[in-house]
Amino acid sequence: MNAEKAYDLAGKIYAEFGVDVEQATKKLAEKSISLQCWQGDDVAGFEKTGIALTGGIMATGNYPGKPRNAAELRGDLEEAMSLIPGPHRVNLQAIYGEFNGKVDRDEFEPEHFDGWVSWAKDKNLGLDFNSTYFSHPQSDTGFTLSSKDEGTRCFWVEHAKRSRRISAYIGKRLDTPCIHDLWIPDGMKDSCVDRMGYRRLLTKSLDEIYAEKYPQGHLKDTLESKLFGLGSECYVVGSHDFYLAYALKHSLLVCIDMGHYHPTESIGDKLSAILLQMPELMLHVSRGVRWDSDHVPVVDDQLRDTMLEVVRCDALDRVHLALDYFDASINRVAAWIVGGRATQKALLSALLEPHKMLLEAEEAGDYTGRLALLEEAKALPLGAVWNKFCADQGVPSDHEWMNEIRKYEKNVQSKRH
Ligand code: RNT
Ligand code: ZN
Repeated sequence: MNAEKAYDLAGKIYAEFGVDVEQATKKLAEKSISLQCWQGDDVAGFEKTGIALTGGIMATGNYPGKPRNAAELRGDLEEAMSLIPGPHRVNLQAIYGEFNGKVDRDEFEPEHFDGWVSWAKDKNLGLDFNSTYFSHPQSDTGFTLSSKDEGTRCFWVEHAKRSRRISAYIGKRLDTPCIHDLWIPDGMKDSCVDRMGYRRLLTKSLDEIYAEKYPQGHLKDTLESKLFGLGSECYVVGSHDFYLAYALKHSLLVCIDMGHYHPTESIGDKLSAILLQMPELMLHVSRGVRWDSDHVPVVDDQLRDTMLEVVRCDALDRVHLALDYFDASINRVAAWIVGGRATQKALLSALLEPHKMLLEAEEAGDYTGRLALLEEAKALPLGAVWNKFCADQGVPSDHEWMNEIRKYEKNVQSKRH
């Protein structure tokens, strides 16, 4: 078989560069990626309030076949996971609880997530969780946890506390820590004159929220910053500096969203800087095009550089990978697959880097040789190893998986009206 031959040859070529392909694929097979439930339905959720997506984020497109309820969304996730190799996790958003009737955000309970928990148990999946501070009348002023209106601020503190309680419940029931991520849209469109005031209020809210302690085995907490959003162009309360400082002081973790920085800023470079002071962090794998557009990740320089740093820092077990994007202009299930597989392929390419040789060149001061080798490494036979990995994992190759999606679209998605 050609694929086997190609793999054998690839193994020999990589060996000449001091790289063990079996070790690399073994590590890749153990690394899970958390799939964002919200890619499935354009961040709509199950509250059924009819409120449009707010918070300065945006899903554009109107591709047919959107799931209409939890069962259909889970079906779509199962289809996606069957075409992405490896173990999986699913990342929930609080608004995806199964509520019978009207339940407000300050009333959410663990039982609203029992449907997800039973499903995850059955499919052997871990779950992660995000509290949701957008698409709600109480966030219409543009402020939630940093609101100067005490009623609004307390409403969202209650939501956050409940979300952490739900996360800890999920982590306990599934016997794998649930990562609770907190991202708020708070900020201002134009020049703010009380930057300190809002950040002081956010500090107060966080102090109240994280005062409740849970076992690390059930819950891990990440704080997600942002540079700007639609309507918060001039000021974002929860900036990178704010959360990094807060998290370090309070033994919490940060979430680095790849779309939340200046477009020329290197996300990869942040990892060694943060991981020397913080035990773990979460990455939101996303692709910003001109702004935080949440495009589907592809194997581009930013993703490759980031995964290279995860591997070079020897931090595969300290960097949690979660996808974060929402594209409604293409088949939504395929969007998960393209982004998930791109993340894994970039990771595999990093695991296959001739690191020892590069390091030797660097330490010998041979920067010319280092640059030449970095370029040479780009054309090594990654595809042959990736295809073998997919086959070993019982998942179709890049060339084949779209056939499955075409069938799924015809038999399942196109029947939803
Ligand atoms: C928004 C953040 C956040 C959201 C999700 C839906 O800019 O990236 O992570 O994408 O909570
Ligand atoms: Zn994010």
